[in-house]
Amino acid sequence: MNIKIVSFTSCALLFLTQAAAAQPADDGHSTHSCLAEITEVDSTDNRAQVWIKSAEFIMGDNSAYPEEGPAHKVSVAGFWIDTHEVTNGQFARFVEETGYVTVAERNPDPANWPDDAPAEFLKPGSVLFTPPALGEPVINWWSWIAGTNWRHPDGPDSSIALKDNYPVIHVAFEDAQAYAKWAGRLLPTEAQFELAAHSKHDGRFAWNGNELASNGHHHANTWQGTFPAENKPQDGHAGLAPVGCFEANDYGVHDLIGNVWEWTSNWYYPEHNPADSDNPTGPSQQESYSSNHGEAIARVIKGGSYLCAENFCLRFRPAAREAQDSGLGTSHIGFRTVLNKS
Ligand SMILES: [Ca+2]
Ligand SMILES: [Ca+2]
Repeated sequence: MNIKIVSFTSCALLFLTQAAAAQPADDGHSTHSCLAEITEVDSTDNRAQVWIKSAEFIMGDNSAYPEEGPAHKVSVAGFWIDTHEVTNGQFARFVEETGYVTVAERNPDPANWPDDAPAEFLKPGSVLFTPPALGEPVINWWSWIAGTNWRHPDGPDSSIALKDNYPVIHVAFEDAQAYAKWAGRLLPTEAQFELAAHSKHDGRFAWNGNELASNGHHHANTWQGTFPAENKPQDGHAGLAPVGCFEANDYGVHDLIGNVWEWTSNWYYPEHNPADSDNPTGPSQQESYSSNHGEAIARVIKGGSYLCAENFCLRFRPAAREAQDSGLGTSHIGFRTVLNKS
């Protein structure tokens, strides 16, 4: 059984309907590694990272979603950033060494749920993308499925066998933070992510031009077709892709745009504070707010995912941002790390 989610309100997921378990999309690349080699993380050096030199840039975008404004100049000190999203293989090594148990693998606290919450919500689990079939009414496309976690990314009967080089998913903010600490690193601030994602372009997109895929060339794993029911994998991947399948940007970094959304260290507020311009870190926990999540719960995620479609969500841009319940990983959120020393 799975349960359609209406809202990701922390600790009080609202539910709408029960539906048959959906099948995960098959991208046809389950055994393919798009980066020839994944360098193991070592906390004593910055292997598999590239240096982003200190810069001033215009953070935000006044021409898109209101939460991206106001556009304002910021300065960011140089930093190292992972060249790819953290993979299942890397996360497995972290878990093996530390015995870490992710949020999705822990028993939920009944006190955090309404009395009439379905029993499924009191079992460990996570949220899966479950698209409606063509012709079915489009109400929602997220389902809570017990037994779903990073080891079972497409539901309890799935596994990460042959998926070492896929981005780890179903990781909550604290899971990502724990990994980063183990690796001797940090999660990027929103400004660091946005600077790296802009690459050496200052336009709306992370590449030349003002289109998602000029001349049919896809720079990132996004969604083609009418979301959420029509999935035309013109970019070669109907679902998640292994890391590094799409060309690196000018800094040598893959998939900052697309594939999985990525956690940042910023608390969310639905606009920028232009005064927060010198190595900005965003609002405090007390200052943060999201209309969908309330206060002191949501963090900023960046970059968009394989579910971002032109007809629905133009968030495959460096300035795009969304609020995400910090306690909830999903099947389209992962992360990468940074190192703040030269
Ligand atoms: Ca795709
Ligand atoms: Ca990404």
